[in-house]
Amino acid sequence: MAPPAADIMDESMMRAALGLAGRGPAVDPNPRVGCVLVVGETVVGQGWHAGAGTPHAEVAALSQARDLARGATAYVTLEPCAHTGRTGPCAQALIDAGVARVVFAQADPNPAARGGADLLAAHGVRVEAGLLARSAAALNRAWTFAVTHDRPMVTWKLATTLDGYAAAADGSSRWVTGAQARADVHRLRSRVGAVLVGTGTVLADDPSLTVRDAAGHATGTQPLRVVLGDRAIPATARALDGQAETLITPGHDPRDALKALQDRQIRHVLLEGGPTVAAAFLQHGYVDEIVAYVAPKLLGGGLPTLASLGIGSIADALECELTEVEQLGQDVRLRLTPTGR
Ligand code: AOF
Ligand code: ZN
Repeated sequence: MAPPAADIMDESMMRAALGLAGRGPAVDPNPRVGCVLVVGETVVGQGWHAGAGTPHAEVAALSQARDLARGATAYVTLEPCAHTGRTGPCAQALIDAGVARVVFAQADPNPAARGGADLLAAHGVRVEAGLLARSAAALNRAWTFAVTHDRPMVTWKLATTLDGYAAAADGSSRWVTGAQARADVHRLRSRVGAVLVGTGTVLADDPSLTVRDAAGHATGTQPLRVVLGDRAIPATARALDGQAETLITPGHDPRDALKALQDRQIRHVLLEGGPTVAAAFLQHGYVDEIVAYVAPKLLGGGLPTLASLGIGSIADALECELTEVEQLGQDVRLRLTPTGR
């Protein structure tokens, strides 16, 4: 049996709202949110959130619709907020504008902002939750993680030879993977708020940790560079070259680094080595996703990608679930989620 016309209408309007949400910045303290206001079959207003400090999606759509919002249905990808943060409560703005019905996708996981659905219902607005909620949450994967776990989401990126080495015995590691995989790492960096390495990596590899184009020029908004550890790094290190902001956190405790990043409202951090820092994060259960680039090269010895986790038996291995495999030139990119021991 075909779904009723009203359901088809709801779904297509929510898809439009998701499309609008996607226009927002991928890296921001705030989520990406879209809103479409509809009367009958006519769209009377649309809006999206363009980043922290700017109007929320609902307010942007309401200011477009003006008086036409009276009696409208609002399709919003996130539950309208009930709080006054950088801007006022959207649920109240929808009520004041005379919106009759609100359909939202993802329930707001942010304890400070939630409550909009109840507020709307208390004012006689018809509220429906959950339409395309998974798509909306996927759009804000790191933000959703960070507001529910009170720390940024952590992705560990590693590049390794087929036999599991990060570098040759002489320390040379620049060309483990090919050009396509390296370009992919820059794409990864462009989608996170911070890139984190240990002092050992800065001393051994002198990485610049910036997002660069094929010609090697720094492009777009750069992630914060975070250096963890207590070895002194020279003022001439590329990580301190001024191309992006750099935060140096003395000590090895991943908790301190994550706290500093959470305080800065950074939602997603890319862990780029080295083996000691990666082991510390894994041991604390702070790796939420692994992106591994595997090159078709054998070394038969060299520097490990990961320091000892103190595991002596295969039965105690840290298990991961494979979620994606992709070939990039001659290399393979694996995406995995650690599932524990
Ligand atoms: C957004 N954009 O369109 C909606 C949001 O600090 P504020 O005042 O900008 O509030 C941010 C919170 O508001 C955010 O964490 C989320 O819970 C809620 N709704 N946020 O950035 C929007 N509708
Ligand atoms: Zn709001």
